[in-house]
Amino acid sequence: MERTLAIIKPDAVQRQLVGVIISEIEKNDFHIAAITTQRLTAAQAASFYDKYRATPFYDSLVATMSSGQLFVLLLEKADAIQAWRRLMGPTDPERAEPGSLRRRFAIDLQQNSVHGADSPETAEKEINFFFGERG
Ligand code: IDP
Ligand code: MG
Repeated sequence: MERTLAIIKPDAVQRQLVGVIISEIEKNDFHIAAITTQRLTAAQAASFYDKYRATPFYDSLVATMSSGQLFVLLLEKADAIQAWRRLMGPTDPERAEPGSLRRRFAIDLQQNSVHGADSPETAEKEINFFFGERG
């Protein structure tokens, strides 16, 4: 079993897509080991996306990620990190497969509805960020 960190972003929570996204997670045989809701402050969102500090989209990314409630999930499955990224689809929803979550639900490149850790190292770091000792 591998674990990963998934987030249902504010754009999806605001459009009441939490249920359908969690339903897809369950259909795809992930085990939801933990789930929490959180509203990030701008400073917390800035810290979470720190590696993008130099990019032109950093300020708006921080603003959108701190604009509303997040649903944060700790998912378990064999090959969970890649399996969740496949289910999400690529960052740009226009390049995503028809059945993927981002193709179905993303508003645009930035408000792309879901987040997933991209490596075992970031998964552990992000699980610690949101779940601390509970993760
Ligand atoms: P990922 O979420 O698919 O891992 P990353 O490259 O890690 O994609 O980027 C983190 C997030 O930053 C994306 O999910 C998206 O919300 C936002 N983002 C990435 N690239 C752009 C861009 O070129 N313009 C606006 N927002 C972007
Ligand atoms: Mg990423």
